Amino acid sequence: MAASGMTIDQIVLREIRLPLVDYFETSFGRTQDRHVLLVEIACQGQTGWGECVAGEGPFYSSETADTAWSILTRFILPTTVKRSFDHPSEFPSWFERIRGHRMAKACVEAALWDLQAQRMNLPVWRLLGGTREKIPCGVSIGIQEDPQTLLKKIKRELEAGYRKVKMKIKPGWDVQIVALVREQLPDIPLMVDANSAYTLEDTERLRELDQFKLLMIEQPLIYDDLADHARLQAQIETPICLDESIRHSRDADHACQLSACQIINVKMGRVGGHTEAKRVHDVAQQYGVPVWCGGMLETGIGRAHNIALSTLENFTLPGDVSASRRYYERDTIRPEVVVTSDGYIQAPQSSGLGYEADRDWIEQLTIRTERFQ
Ligand code: OSB
Ligand code: MG
Repeated sequence: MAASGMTIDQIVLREIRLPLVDYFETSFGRTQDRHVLLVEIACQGQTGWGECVAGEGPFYSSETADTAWSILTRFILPTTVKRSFDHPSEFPSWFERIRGHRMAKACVEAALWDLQAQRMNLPVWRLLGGTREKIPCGVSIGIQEDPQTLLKKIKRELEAGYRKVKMKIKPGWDVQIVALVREQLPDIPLMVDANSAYTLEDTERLRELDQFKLLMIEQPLIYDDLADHARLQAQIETPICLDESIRHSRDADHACQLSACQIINVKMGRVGGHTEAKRVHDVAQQYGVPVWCGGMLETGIGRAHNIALSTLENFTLPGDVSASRRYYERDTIRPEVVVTSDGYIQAPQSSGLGYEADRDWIEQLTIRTERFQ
């Protein structure tokens, strides 16, 4: 039953800071201390939560935690509070005239999905239309100090049950390192993520990766490109998966149309919310292109939303959504996210996100707060 006319009573935006268990390094840089925005929306006695996935610096995307704070506090939250809605999918139309800032928007929409799910006494994943009771999990492993450390980490994750290993690459940490991993682990489900570290001039080098039978190469070329990826895909066997280049479902349509990729990494924050993420999923499905759910080093709130999204039918490949303990000593939710010994996360059965925000911990981590009512 559609719950009707929910009115937003209060919104609390917080910035929390917390360290990762291990630094995470990609071709665009290293992260150790996270700056995370959490949005809490109160609506007729219930509370919904969302997490903004913008990074500390403008390197993965042009958004940062600070730009999101600015856009949210100046342009989004003051006119979100006191609004009424029948369904969270109405949210994108409220702020259509704000260009970009998709990560800022996404966290607010996420909180509305949490609220609506509680309202309807459903898990968020059911409300989204998910069908999977459990989701297959992989891990994303950053660039390491040396190859031995990487091998040790890969082996540890495989022993924990993970069903896919993604390793970050960049010029100077690519063919040689992948060869070493393949030598020792010839049959594991392995993929690489370049985070835009290459150009078409590197085609020969990227073609050398074909011999390793990788599941895919993620975002080899520049972040805003589709056409060059199509050129590259025509010259390499390894399937290309796009991450940064897919900003919305129209990009997904164009990418599939151009054969710029064979797989899509869906991140709810990158595309501006659950509604648009569902559209990307649907477009890809129409083209027979499988998708998987990426990660942005989320704390529990964002992780719980990723789990919900991952239950949609076309999320057929293991994603980057993994256990809380890989990232944070103490997560922002309870219970923490755990992965079974055969590499799955069980979709929660309780209503809403299925995990409780750990308010005491969040309070301790908070460095700034703004309220809207
Ligand atoms: O490119 O997928 C990426 C983390 C931050 C920014 C971009 C990316 C990533 C990851 C880590 O690969 C995924 C995760 O473990 O959350
Ligand atoms: Mg990526």
